This record gives sequence, C-alpha cells and structure tokens, in this order.
Amino acid sequence: MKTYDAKDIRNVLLVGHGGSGKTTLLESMLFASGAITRMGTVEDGNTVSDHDPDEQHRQISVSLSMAPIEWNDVKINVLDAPGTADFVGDVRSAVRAADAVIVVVSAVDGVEVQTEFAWELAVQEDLPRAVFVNKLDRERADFPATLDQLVSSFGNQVAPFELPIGAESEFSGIADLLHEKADLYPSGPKAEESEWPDEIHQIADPAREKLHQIADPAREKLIEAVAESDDALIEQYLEEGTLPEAVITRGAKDGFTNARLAPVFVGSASKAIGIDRLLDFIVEEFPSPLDRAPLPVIAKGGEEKERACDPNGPLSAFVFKTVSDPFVGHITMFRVFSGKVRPDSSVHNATQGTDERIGQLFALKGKEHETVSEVPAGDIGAVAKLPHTHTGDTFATKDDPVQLAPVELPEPLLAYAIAPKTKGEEDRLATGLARLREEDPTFRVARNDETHETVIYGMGEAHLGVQMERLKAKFGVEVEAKPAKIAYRETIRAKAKAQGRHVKQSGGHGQYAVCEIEVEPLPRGEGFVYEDKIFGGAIPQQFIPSIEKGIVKTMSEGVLSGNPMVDIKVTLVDGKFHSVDSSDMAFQIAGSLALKEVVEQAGVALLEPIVQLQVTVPESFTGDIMGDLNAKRGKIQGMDQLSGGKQVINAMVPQGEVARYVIDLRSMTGGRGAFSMTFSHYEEMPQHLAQKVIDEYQHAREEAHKK
Ligand SMILES: Nc1nc2c(ncn2[C@@H]2O[C@H](COP(=O)(O)OP(=O)(O)OP(=O)(O)O)[C@@H](O)[C@H]2O)c(=O)[nH]1
Ligand SMILES: [Mg+2]
Repeated sequence: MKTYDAKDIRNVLLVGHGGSGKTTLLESMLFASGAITRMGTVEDGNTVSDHDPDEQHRQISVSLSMAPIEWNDVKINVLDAPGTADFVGDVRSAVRAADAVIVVVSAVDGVEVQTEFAWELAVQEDLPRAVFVNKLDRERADFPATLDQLVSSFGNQVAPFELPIGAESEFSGIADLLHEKADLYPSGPKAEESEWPDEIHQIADPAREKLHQIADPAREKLIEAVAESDDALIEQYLEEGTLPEAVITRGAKDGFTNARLAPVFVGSASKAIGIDRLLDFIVEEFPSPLDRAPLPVIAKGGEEKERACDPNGPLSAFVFKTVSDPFVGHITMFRVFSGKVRPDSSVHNATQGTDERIGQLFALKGKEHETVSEVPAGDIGAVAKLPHTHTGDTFATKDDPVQLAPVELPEPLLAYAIAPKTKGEEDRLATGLARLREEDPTFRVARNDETHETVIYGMGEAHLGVQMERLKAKFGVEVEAKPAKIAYRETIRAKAKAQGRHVKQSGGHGQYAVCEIEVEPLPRGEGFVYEDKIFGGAIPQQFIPSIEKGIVKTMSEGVLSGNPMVDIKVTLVDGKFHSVDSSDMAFQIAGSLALKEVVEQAGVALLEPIVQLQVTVPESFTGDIMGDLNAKRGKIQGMDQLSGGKQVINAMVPQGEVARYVIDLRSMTGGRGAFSMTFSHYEEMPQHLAQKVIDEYQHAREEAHKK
C-alpha cells in the first residue's frame, strides 16, 4: 500500500450498541470501494473484521479490528469496535487513534445503552460525531422514531442530512436534505442520482395510519442545528427565520468538524445502500489528522508539551491495541501523531523506558497484513513481536521521551477462580494467562495466596468466557471456572481458657507436650498478640515459640471454615514438659490443639469483607438499586446528584453479596449503570449466614477426604 500524506488520511472509529451493524458497515465499505469483490456476513462468519474464531462462533465482535479503505485517493482507516459492554476497554483505547467517530444505530432498535456510552465517550474526547442509521431495509425499521430518539438523547446538535426513500423491504434510496437531490440503488453499492421524489414529502405509515410530513420538518431540524452550532449563524437565523443555501452547507460542515453538530446519515450496510455517500462525506468533510489540534503530551519532568501532526517532527505514537496472531504472535497497533516509524529501525517506548526493535511494518485489513514502507504522522500501522510494549504505551525518542496521558480503563469487577481441568497444566495456564493479560488491559489475573486460587477478573461473563475459550484454543489449556472464594476471616467471640495435650509415650521415641492458653478477642484489625505468662519454668524457654508456631499455623488455616483467624490475643499461662519426649514439634502440636480447643469454647465468629460501592445510574433506577442493596445487606451512606440526570449511590456492602454485581446491575438497569468497588474493612457476619459458609466448607472437606 502506498504512503499517504496526512491530508489524505481519515481515521474513523465505528461505535454503537452491539448488533447495530458496525462490522457489516465496514464490510460494505470495503465492498463499495472494491477492496473486496463479495460481501461476507456475520452470520456466515466470513467478514473481514470479525476474523477471530470466538467472534465467528458468537457472531459478535469481541476485539477491535480495522481495515484501510481507499476512496477518491484518500485512505480511510476504519476501526471497528465491539459493541458489547464487556469489551469497552477496546473502545476506550480506540478513541485515541481516531479523529472522528461514526455512531451506528439500528433503525429497528433505536438508541440503546452502548449508543449512549459511545456518544458520551466521543463527547469526552471532543471528537466530531456522525450518526449512521442502519438496517433501514429491515422489517419494523422506523427512521422518524429513531431520529426522535437521537434528538431526545443527544440534543439539537443531531441533524438529519439524509432521509430514506422507501421503507423496510422497499427501502431503495436516499434523499439528500443538504443538496435536495436523491440517490437510488437499483443494484449494488453505486448510487444513481435522481430527482427528489414526490413521495418523500409524504410517507405512508400503516402502523400510524396517518400521513405526515417528513422532509420539510427534517430540513427545518437541519437548518436549526446548523444555526445552533455557531453564534453568528443563530443571530442570522433568528433575524431571517432561515439561512441561505451556501451558509447551510458550510455551517453544517463546520459544525460537524467542531463537534457541535452531528449529521445523520441513513442506509443499509447489508444491502450496501448509502455507503458510497457516507464514504464521500468522510473524504470531503471528516477531519484529517492535520485538522486536529496539536496533541497534549507529558514530557519526562512532567512538563506539558504539544505535538503537531508533522511527519518531520519528533516521534510520538500511541499503542491503542495489541492482538495475538496465531502465526506472528503479538501484533502492536499504533497511531502516529508526529514524526514517522520506519521498518528495520528502533523506537523508544517512553512508557516502558526501553527501546524496541521495529522489523517489518504493515497495515492491517482484518487478519491480513499488507506491508508498508513507513507509517508517517497521522497514519495507523502495525508491527509484530515487540517484547516490551503494551496497549496504552507511547513511542517517542530517547532524548525527548514524551508520553500521552494514559487511557482511563474501567476496573474489571467480575472474578472467577480457575484451575486447569487436567493436572500438570499449571505452567501452560500461567503462560496463556500472561499472554492474554498482555493483550487485554481490562483482563486481570491474580494469585490469591489466602484462598489458594488463581483468579481472573473481567468486565463480564462474555469477556471471561472469551478469555477461557482462548486459553483452550490458543494455549491448549481447558479450565474449570467457579466464583472466586470470598476471603472471609475467623475470629473469636469471647474470652476462654483451654489446654492442648499432645502425649504419645507408648514405646519408641515418645512425644510429650502440654500447654494451657487463654484467649481473648482483639479489636478489629489488631491481628495477633502472643504473651508468655509461664512462671517457674513450667515449659522450657525454647518451646515457648514452638507453641506460638503451632498456634499461628492453625490460625492461618482457620479452625472452622478454612479462613485465617485474626484479631485474637493468646496468653500462654501454663504447661508441662518431659525432659526426653518434649520437642519443638510436640509443642507445636500442643499449641495447635490448645487453640482448636479454646476457640470451641470462645465461639467462632466469621468476619466478612465489606466493600465501598459507588453505583452510578440514571435517576429513574435509584429506587430499584437502593432496594436491591438493602436486600444485599448493604448500608446506604448517601447519594450525590450528577449532571445529565444521573445519581451516585454510596454504600457499604458485604463483598459476598456483590460478587456478581456486574451482572446484577446490568440486568437491573439494562446496562445503563456503572459501579466501582474498593475493599473497606471486615465486619462480623450474621451467625446464620456464617453457619452456611462453615457448613459448605466442612461439606467440601468431607467430600475431598472421600476421594
Ligand atoms: N437487515 C439488515 N441486517 C443487518 C444490517 N447490518 C447488519 N445487519 C445484521 O445485524 C446483525 C449484527 O450485525 P454486526 O455487523 O455484527 O453488528 P455489530 O455492530 O458489529 O455488533 P457487535 O460487533 O456485537 O458490536 C448481523 O446479523 C447482521 O447481518 C442491515 O443493514 N440490514
Ligand atoms: Mg461487530
């Protein structure tokens, strides 16, 4: 592929709710541009973008992918982001690589949760936003209703640039509101210009059983949006009640590039209707990297600097995605903001503080690689086998190692404990997990030494499901998954006193150790105190620590529930020894026995971890959320009002009650809620619930002994 100057590059990210048609839109763009001769479909699993076996199996995108489209001598790097909430990490990184987004909305389902999320993200990044209303060929497609939803969700900046001609299976073309002409698609992706059809003024809607005007109000909405996108224009509009043609056209385009107006395009990705028009608009009106404001970067000392899009400037490039390829291993996808990356050269990874050897450079088209001779400022490229580089890193120069601000990624909050199905595969599992972790910053792996579990953390069930499938498919390890254990703690309820006797003196080398201890509960968080109150040499000095060792070991294993015991004071008050048969081990055992005996009397309480939960939801869900948190034994601490009709609910909740909160919250709010969770403290668990935990542990132990 030839090298393009920045002025002839467009970096466009497709975002929107899962299933709205982003992957199919990219497929039809490739088809309309002649890059592919036949369109694949998601159903057939043969699209360019959904090339991962998991994607073909699930018929959804699970990972960001891209393809370059060459249209009218301009290179359009189209990034196809997954629309499922579990994979938002990829969307958040991808917005960094784009200069504008297209929000894809299904005309059947309208504005959905991830549509809103994607929109908000583009607003946060101040990226120009266009909307593509897709699936107009489908039964029950409803453009007027979708447009209404767009305006009510995102405001008057939403401006229809096009209207569909024909509905559902009759959908056959597009009426251009800006230029008052029409394009029909009798066959294939190429438009045939035609007159503004009469019918566009009226559209029969059997459902609504009424005729209503659509073109003129839509055009009015467009003119209003143009006027509102610029202070000077609003004045002119208020004075004259409309705007001259040329002003509308210019204003609409400026409004878009200034992210103050969101043009709405219509079409059908499956039928490739309206795609050539969309590509025309991208080439003519979407910002090139040169149109972007210089990029803020952070220099070594923390000083803020800027990087303009200049191929001759110092290198700064951002790694927005890492994928694993079955043949070449790791592939690093990066966007160059200044300078250029050349093959067979070295770049400085400013984030990791190390140099990386760049081999061959290529442009990715789904899973295909097309070699390129360089990746200049404004363009996106890929390189394989960089050992030290991760998503979110910045390439720069050694003498000026600037970095881009890190991408804020959501915290993975769904935890599964996993183990290989087949014994002896622990190493291969560890390798696989490390690789998957490197590729996906929203995937976490931790070894919990307390519960002795390997725990994987992800954004949701689909996310962890995909990762476990990849462990099997790519690393040959099949795993068993179960909810991660909650790290409970044991403690005692009252003071008590007991003896531990370990006496075995029936022939051969005897064992003799007796110790007497008192225990008392300590305030939360005080840990363990051991006091020696032996008088008169009842137990020789060298065995005092042995008793402590035995007690500490038993505490770490827990007495009733397999969870470590904490916050107790043990006072060694008496004991007996034998000059021959007493030993370090004998007194360790006596100490352990004494503890088991004494806690029986003192009563064991289970402590459960309490987390600080912060739940952000649209106001309308507050009641449900609070009711649910109360049912989860949560203590509401307060609420804060946010802009945009959202509320933050702060609560302290037992961790065990919110282990699956990712899933609960999504089902309660239809995916409109978000939450964060941090460990706060331990609290005593109600006895009846504690008993259930203890019974489960005892039962599991008995089962394990039977095997
Ligand atoms: N009838 C019709 N179906 C479409 C159109 N566009 C997409 N589809 C279908 O809608 C379904 C979802 O399409 P995708 O392209 O996978 O949607 P997506 O936005 O990439 O979904 P995620 O990857 O999950 O975010 C598939 O079954 C497509 O065949 C369209 O214009 N018309
Ligand atoms: Mg997709």
